[in-house]
Amino acid sequence: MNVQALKETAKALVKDGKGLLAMDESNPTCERRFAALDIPRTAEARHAYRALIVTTPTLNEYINGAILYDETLRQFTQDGVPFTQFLIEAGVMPGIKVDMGTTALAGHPGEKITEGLDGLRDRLQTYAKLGARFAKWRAVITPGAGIPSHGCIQANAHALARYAALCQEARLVPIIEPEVLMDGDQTLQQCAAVTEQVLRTVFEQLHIQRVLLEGMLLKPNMVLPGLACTTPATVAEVSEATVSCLLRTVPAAVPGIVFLSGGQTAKLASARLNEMNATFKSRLPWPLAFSFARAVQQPALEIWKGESSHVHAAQQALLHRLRCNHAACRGEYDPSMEGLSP
Ligand code: 5MM
Repeated sequence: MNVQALKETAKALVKDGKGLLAMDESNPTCERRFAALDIPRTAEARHAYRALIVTTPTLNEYINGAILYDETLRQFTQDGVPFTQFLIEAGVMPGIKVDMGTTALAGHPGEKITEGLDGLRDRLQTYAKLGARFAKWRAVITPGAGIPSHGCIQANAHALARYAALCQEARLVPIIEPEVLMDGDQTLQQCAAVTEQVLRTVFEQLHIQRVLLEGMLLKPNMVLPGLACTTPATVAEVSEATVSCLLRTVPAAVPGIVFLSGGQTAKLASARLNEMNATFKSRLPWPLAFSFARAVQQPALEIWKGESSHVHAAQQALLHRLRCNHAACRGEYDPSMEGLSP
């Protein structure tokens, strides 16, 4: 493990109030998003869409890194430049999703475990040679009646810690993503309790597996009521609940926290991130930034719809969301910015 290099990379990923762009959808997830918009579910369409994102000018004004998927990490622009090289030259660090997705956790009905530890040491070496500087692994925690169970939380936290230790051995900064899903009817308070329990367990396992906290980033969910909850929460309540939960559980040594969006609308994700920074930034030990996928990409995808003549407009929509979220990292987002949207 090169401690200094890991620390520097982790810090560089959250420097200057910028975030990360998650564009690491696996093929099935990408195809689901395409199908919803009648975009052909083909390898060509996936490549065209990822090329659109990677070649968007001035990405580096808003993000420090982009998380790619195995297929994407190996692809080239229309001019024959590897996506990784294109991003690096544009000032954006390439990263790679290394988990192999989720499967049912045996003996735990309704719960999932993330797979991908087998052979990970070798895959990480390959990804590092291909230009990746950091990695990401997502664990999924489902709130519901009688769940999440202790067994599910422990198993997922253990896998996250094993993954993180392997990443650091390979000089890749691990992004640790324990996602408490928004689906369900849980209240804000119930989501807070589950998220707190999950994060406590994750950091306990990271300690046991000797993961260098200064050489990692956390990618958590915001604390939110479930989509089917009938008691809504204000932006201020979400902000307060999320920050309280993180302050109780995340050591100050962690260089940064980059939220997932989890199915929130693009505007709400920006508003909630902004509120946290506007209200609490001066009292927090870590920067709060973003690593959104849907909340950044969805408006652009809806404009592109697979049409090459829409590429420029889609890139402008992508930049608009990144600009809003970059402002939210500084507590300077204002809903009036949305009026400037293409
Ligand atoms: C939770 O998903 C991650 C963040 O995306 P959102 O901001 O849309 O919630 C995302 O990086 C996710 O891990 C990737 O899209 C890969 O997902 P799949 O399901 O394809 O493994």
